Amino acid sequence: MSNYVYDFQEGVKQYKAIIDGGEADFVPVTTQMAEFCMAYGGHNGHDFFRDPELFVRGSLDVQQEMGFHVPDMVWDVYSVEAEALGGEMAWFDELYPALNNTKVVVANEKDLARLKAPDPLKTARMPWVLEVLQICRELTGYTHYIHYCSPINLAAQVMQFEPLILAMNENPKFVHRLMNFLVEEVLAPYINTYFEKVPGSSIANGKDAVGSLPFITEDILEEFSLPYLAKLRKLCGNRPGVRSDNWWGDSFAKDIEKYWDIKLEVTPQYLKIQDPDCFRVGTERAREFADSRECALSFGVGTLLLQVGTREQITQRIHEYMEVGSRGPHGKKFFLYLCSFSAQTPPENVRAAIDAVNSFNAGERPYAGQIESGPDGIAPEIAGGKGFMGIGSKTDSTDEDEGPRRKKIFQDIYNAVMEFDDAECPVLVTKALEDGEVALEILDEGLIPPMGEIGDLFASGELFVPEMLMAARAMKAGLAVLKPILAKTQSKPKGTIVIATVFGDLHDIGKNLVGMMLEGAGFKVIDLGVNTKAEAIIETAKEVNADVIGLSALLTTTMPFMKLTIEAIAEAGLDIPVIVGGAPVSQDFANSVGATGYGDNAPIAVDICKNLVAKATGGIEATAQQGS
Ligand code: B1M
Repeated sequence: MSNYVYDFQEGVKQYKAIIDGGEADFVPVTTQMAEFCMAYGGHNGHDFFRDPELFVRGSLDVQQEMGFHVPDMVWDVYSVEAEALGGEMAWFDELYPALNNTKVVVANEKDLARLKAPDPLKTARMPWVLEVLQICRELTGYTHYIHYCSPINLAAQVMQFEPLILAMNENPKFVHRLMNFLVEEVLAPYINTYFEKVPGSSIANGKDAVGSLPFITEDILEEFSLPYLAKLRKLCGNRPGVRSDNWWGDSFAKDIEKYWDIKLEVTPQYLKIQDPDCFRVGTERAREFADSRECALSFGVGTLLLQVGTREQITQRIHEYMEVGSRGPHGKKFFLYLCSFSAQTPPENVRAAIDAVNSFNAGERPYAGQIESGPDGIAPEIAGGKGFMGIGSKTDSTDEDEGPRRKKIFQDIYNAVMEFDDAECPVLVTKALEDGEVALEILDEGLIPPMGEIGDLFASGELFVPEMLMAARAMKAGLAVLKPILAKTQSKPKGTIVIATVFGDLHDIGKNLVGMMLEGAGFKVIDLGVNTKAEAIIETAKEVNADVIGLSALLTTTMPFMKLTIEAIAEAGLDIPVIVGGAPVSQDFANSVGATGYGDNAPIAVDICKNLVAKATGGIEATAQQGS
């Protein structure tokens, strides 16, 4: 027993042994559970993420009671630096606070020139983070690493994701200037202050949600991510502990071994693969690779399974991952990661997870030899097999590619969108008009078909998010030429769709892609943005006489707001179909909350809207299903 208020000595010893290049006596488990601790301890988000003592003690109380091995301090890791640069925050009672990413901090050179380097000891909640880490050390003896928002993710926070990706293409020099500022003036001073203030500190862990495939391409990774992570490490005393370990997208890499080697350059201490990639790639493949590099390894169990899985499902997955992870000559260099325990995770699930870890460590092997959690095994969505970002789900698109029958000018417009040529596309549309083509036909024959094709290529994993954004930009440039004419000729859009990310949720990349695809299919889209209350949705839907309402959610904690919104829509007497989507959402969930339809990905969402509008106007029958 240690003299500290909280005793995590044994678990920390095992974890540190692995991080320092050695071997552990048992498999330690790490996690991310601040939100769960807050809810379980009966705290409120406004206090919990502002009062350092409450945050640390509130987290450690629960982690010790539940028997976790290593203290976990994960605050709203993506918002601290952006807030310190002037970003606006959204605060919630029961959720992590988050940056209100609809308020842009840097849109152009002028904004960049105005940015002030924050003072880590004074600005916004940077001092709060430093205090949290100091208190954690005092109470546990463990020097918890600092989390920082990785350079590319911080750029996405201050500019928004889509404008950042487009600027990388249009104005790369500006993006490089921004990235240099973020690394030199924000991240390095922040991390170095932590190294100065917290004794024994040597690790800074980057959080990089959008810094990996398929948010970015391998080219973007090479040009805009890796050099800045390397520069940051250099500015922080060349410490190998300045790393970034939560990349996704392993399953999308053209050459997965090359991708893993890059991950090991960025995080030399271990190779970490988390669900859904872990599931999609298969643990055994990762084990073989780690053996070939003689490196430490970590598998991350998906958050949805931990929240809604049964005790048996959770136990089985954890045992399978631990069995493969701890196998072979380097198996003692393995730790397990439990991706996230949300506020709504039932405490019995958290106990089931930690019991599973402990029973495995105690030698129990009820699932020995069963490797079902992988690409060749069972694949219900709860098991992690759901298409990541809707990629991997088939659409039932009825739009056949009519390429060979298309007039040359329409084919040229189609090609311009497919080649992401936003300069040529409006020129071709103008030419088509001058040649006497009808605006509506240019739209239907030239601009809409390629967006369907792009959506399908995205859904099959052949194109990544940046390519989809660039195609949408080319399509919009062409559409801008047609819009005044379509308005004059009173051409009606195919329907009006109101879309929004629900209350409490600040994720918008998927919702924006759905919006773009809907526009690309000829719908009028009213996008209410993120963190949207039911009242705003109802008011707008009435105002614009919406044909369909579309709700997106990325957090398991905000999915209940879909139900509340659907109920409020019904109570308001609106007879408007509601479709739902987002990574944790499923057809079963959609059915359970009374949604009319569920879109696994953007093209499927478009198909459902087409069917619903056609049904309402007496056309083909709506399926109210995912569409596959
Ligand atoms: Co967040 N995040 N995040 N995050 N983030 C998740 C969702 C998480 C699963 C990661 C993890 O821990 N494993 C986890 C949630 C855990 C849970 O649910 N309990 C999580 C967390 C915990 C958090 C924070 C709390 C982190 C923190 O502060 N400690 C915080 C929450 C903020 C808040 O919202 N209150 C946070 C913040 C962020 C960033 C800001 C850094 C960034 C969002 C940037 C942005 O959106 N502008 C981010 C990201 C990028 C992710 C991951 C990595 C990716 C989400 C995404 O954009 N996917 C995500 C991990 C994951 O999903 N595996 C994660 C890409 C997008 C194209 O896919 O949205 O699924 P998706 O959209 C698809 C389909 O689902 C479908 O079509 C799209 C295209 O095919 N679809 C629809 C989507 N909406 C639809 C609507 C439809 C129909 C189809 O009809 C209307």
